[in-house]
Amino acid sequence: MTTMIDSQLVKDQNDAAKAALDYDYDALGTQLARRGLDIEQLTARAQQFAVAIPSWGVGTGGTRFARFPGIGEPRNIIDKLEDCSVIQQLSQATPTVSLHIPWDTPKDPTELKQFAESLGLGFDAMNSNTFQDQVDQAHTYKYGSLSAANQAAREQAVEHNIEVIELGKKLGSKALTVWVGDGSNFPGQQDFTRGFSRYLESTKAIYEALPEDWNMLLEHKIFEPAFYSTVIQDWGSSYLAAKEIGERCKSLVDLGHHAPNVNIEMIVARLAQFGKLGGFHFNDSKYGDDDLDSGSINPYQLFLVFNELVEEELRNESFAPFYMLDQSHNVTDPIESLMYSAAEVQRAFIKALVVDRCGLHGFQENNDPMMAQATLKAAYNLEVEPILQMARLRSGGAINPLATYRASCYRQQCGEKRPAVKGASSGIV
Ligand code: PSV
Ligand code: MN
Repeated sequence: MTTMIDSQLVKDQNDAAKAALDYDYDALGTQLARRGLDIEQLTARAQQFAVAIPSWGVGTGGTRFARFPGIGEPRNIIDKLEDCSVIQQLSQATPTVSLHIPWDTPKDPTELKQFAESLGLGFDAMNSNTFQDQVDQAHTYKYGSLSAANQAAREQAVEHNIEVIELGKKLGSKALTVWVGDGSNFPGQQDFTRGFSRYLESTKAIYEALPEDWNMLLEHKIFEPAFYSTVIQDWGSSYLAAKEIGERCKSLVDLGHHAPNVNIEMIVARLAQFGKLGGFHFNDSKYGDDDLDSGSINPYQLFLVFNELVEEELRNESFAPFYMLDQSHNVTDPIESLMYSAAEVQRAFIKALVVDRCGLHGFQENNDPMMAQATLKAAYNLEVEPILQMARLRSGGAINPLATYRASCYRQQCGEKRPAVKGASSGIV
């Protein structure tokens, strides 16, 4: 396997940090044992944890006002995969990449798969894109895609999704994520009911092309780019559509796609209870779909989401939603943000495993709100960093991914290898 960062450097950095880690790990192990928990089991769960990297996340992102490119940005899917492999090499929590088509369309899918494998990477859910027009596209998506009034635009959008499935099959993916920007800017512009019916008809046609072992994930979003109404605006519409379409069609929750103050963990519980929670796009937000780094604004919410996921996992052994990051890195080095964010999601998961479930259930049944919330906080407030560090070390990653990454000078090397392209459009603008 090719590693982008010299493994001797990773080893040297780890050797220097190992004594402190051993000390902290032992202390945490003792603390957890007092709670009746085995640190080794938690470390094993941390090692198994995985969240996919969005290919579009390794380029510097931007807003609708501007984008300020970083040094040595990836210029194509090959560069993007190399950056993703750095994230995986050091964090050991991101073994797969989620591609966006046509942004990442490879010349030769078989070659791309082999290249990814040589870097130790696989492919997660495929994303279709019918929210932009492509050069040479016959019918515009200006007024919608899967729900468009124009039948030819709808058929073109269905066709595109089927092509994405075909490509994903060659790459070893097992899911298609469908997010559309369809909606309206004016009251009266579109008929809500007819639009939703057309969306259902189109997604059913895509579902017919879905392989038996694939899932189709419907991603909802309250607004943007449409600012008055959106066809799949909330988890209710997403659930209704997923239920109509078929068993392997499920809802995908992007944490940034809700109204402010919405109780997202409760949405997660509801979808899971009825077998329709298919996956996540993790990120964080303060005002809207800010696409900020996971856990950077509201880490408690992230923990509460994982608290629901752990509850569901205990109820249903086959529960296995797709986990993906979906962030826009406008002011940081995307590699650093993605490594750090993956660890934040992993941290929320481990803390959720630490919750005294029996105690919590007892306090809930006996109407003891103070002790119920204190039980959650007892897990959330625990510093589980040594578990994450040990998991990375044992899996061959870096105890301190950020420090090791900076010591490697990878970004500076990219700056030399990848001269800035004028008007480069990697990232989300
Ligand atoms: C839309 O805001 C979204 O969350 C969807 O997942 C898109 O595929 C992604 O961002 C990139 O635009
Ligand atoms: Mn998303």
